Amino acid sequence: MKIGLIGLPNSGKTTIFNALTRSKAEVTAYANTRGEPNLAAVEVIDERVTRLSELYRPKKTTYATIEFTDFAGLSEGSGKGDAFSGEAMGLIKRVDALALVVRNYPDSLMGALSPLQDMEQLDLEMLLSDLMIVEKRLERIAWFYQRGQKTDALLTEEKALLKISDHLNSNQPVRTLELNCEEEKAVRGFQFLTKKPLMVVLNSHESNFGRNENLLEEIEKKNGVIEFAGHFEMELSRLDDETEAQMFMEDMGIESSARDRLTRFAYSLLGYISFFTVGPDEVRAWTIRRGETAVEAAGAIHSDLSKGFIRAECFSYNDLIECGSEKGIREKGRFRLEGKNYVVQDRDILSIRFNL
Ligand SMILES: Nc1nc2c(ncn2[C@@H]2O[C@H](COP(=O)(O)OP(=O)(O)OP(=O)(O)O)[C@@H](O)[C@H]2O)c(=O)[nH]1
Ligand SMILES: [Mg+2]
Repeated sequence: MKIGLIGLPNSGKTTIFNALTRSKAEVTAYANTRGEPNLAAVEVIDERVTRLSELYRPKKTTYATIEFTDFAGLSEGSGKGDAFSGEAMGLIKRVDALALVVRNYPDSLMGALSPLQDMEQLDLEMLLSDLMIVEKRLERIAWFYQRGQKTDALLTEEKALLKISDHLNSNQPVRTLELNCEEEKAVRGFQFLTKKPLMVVLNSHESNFGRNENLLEEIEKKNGVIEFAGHFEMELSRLDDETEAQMFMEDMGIESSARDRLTRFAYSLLGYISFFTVGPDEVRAWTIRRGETAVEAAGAIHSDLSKGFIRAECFSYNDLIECGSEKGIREKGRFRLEGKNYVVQDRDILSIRFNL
């Protein structure tokens, strides 16, 4: 899973990136709008994988990973939808979800705090950026029409784009617009920013962390939100002494690490679930969307497995823990053979039978 951190200058993106990834990217008091984005992948420490690994003792244990990108190239935006232009844009398009960092501490450069306005501003920039893409394409389609190239494909695309344009113009993100299958296909290539799932990270000062209920409620009306004490949590992530870190966290009223909180939040926001593969070579966690089928899960492992899919051998993690072994699972009749269209459940353990 790839998550991109975006936000106004000096909102604490790099600070939070460091807290999440234990990186040591430079945190600057000035607005750094030009540098290269910071990139880091972290493992999703999942106790179920740890448990499976103890049971199977494989040569290799692979946790799911989340890749974080901290975008530096974002200019403040001039209200013309140009904040997301240029190089950063190409990268932003490749992430699965956006984490919008909103400053909730006073800053000498950016001044007093105005989290709601900041969020609105960023939302607007993203809407405008998408709107520009739509308008450019509509102009292009009109140009094709003038040359007599009025194909069915273009007509469908135009219809979809006009819907999107209306939606954006009424201040709504593309992610809340329902398009039919055909329309969806016609505009898939555009990768609209406001189509990406978005979570807000309220980056609070340590002195008021945990006391922003009203603000969080306000933000929640539009977007899912999670609160961090960015600076504090960056320092926490750097402590080697676990008990000390735990103590500081309790003092602050933080239940689990920034990474754990964000990971859980991202999985639920994106509707992601995990399934596992097990064996003497490798125990591994895989991430798919809730509702995906056995053949789609097979494809997440390797495209050959989906092409040659025959059946999925399947049992659930909970049953394995309960029965103690695969033998126990068979004896209790909990072992299943599932077909292509079986909807994979969170915690399923799969083995794909295939034939090419
Ligand atoms: N008090 C407080 N200060 C913070 C917090 N997070 C960041 N800062 C300060 O805000 C300034 C900017 O932090 P960065 O993490 O570099 O912010 P950024 O969003 O990456 O900034 P640009 O990349 O320049 O847009 C630094 O001086 C940080 O020390 C926080 O949670 N609390
Ligand atoms: Mg930065």
